[in-house]
Amino acid sequence: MAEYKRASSILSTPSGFCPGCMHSTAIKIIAEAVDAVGQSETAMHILPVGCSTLNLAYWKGDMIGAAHGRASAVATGFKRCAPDRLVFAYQGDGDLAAIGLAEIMSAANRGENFTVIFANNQTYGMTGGQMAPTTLVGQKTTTCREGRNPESMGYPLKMCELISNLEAPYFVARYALNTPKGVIDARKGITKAFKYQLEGKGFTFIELLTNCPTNWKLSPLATIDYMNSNTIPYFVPGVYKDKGAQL
Ligand SMILES: Cc1ncc(C[n+]2csc(CCOP(=O)(O)OP(=O)(O)O)c2C)c(N)n1
Ligand code: SF4
Ligand SMILES: [Mg+2]
Repeated sequence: MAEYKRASSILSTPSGFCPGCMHSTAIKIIAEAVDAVGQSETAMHILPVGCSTLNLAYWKGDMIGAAHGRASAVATGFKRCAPDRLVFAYQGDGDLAAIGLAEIMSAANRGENFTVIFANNQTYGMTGGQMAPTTLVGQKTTTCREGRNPESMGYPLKMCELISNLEAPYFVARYALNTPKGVIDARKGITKAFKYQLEGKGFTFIELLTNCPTNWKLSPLATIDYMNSNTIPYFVPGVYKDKGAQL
């Protein structure tokens, strides 16, 4: 019989996430993937700015805090100095796809040998639910009260599609965390990305579709249905690039 154990990278301290927030699930499976590749003592976790940083309280291993949007630049510097360490950044959509868009595209285009895990909850969660580059058409936020209008606000950025079209990235995939299967697949995808990194294959990118019950103003259960009806049809889960599978 399988015995459930807390991943060794996570302390028993309570998280600061709102109830039902999928950042919590994401951090759990990242920690399990770190364990799966045997790097819990040595992994370097690059923290961005946003709610994803709340895992600061219960992540056991090494971390570096980056300025808003700069996690990929900090990861580049650290990984180049310590090429044997497993390095990953865990960034939200405001951090990665708005203020940090230049950094993520440049790091991906250079094929830097680290992993970026991207939590796409379609809003700026930490600062009160403003529109993010990934906010869906028609989705209401505090800065687009009538809903996102693409005529004046553009369309939601599809980061997996953009990054997988660059030459250098080695593995690019998107998973939705609103079902048990999605969570299991995401853990496998993160583990695969970490393995590729440890083999020196280059840039790996995992997008996780997550929620923000507080700013979406929905119960945690209602966010699951919302994601099925709205998020997943636009941000289609799947493996967008896997150079290892093409060999
Ligand atoms: C230079 C700078 N600009 C703005 C902020 C304010 N700020 C903090 S978190 C955040 C948005 C984070 O949104 P996202 O990356 O989507 O993370 P989430 O909270 O949704 O997980 C902003 C704009 C900041 N801390 N630093
Ligand atoms: S504000 Fe949103 S993203 Fe941040 S912890 Fe709460 S539910 Fe999660
Ligand atoms: Mg966000």
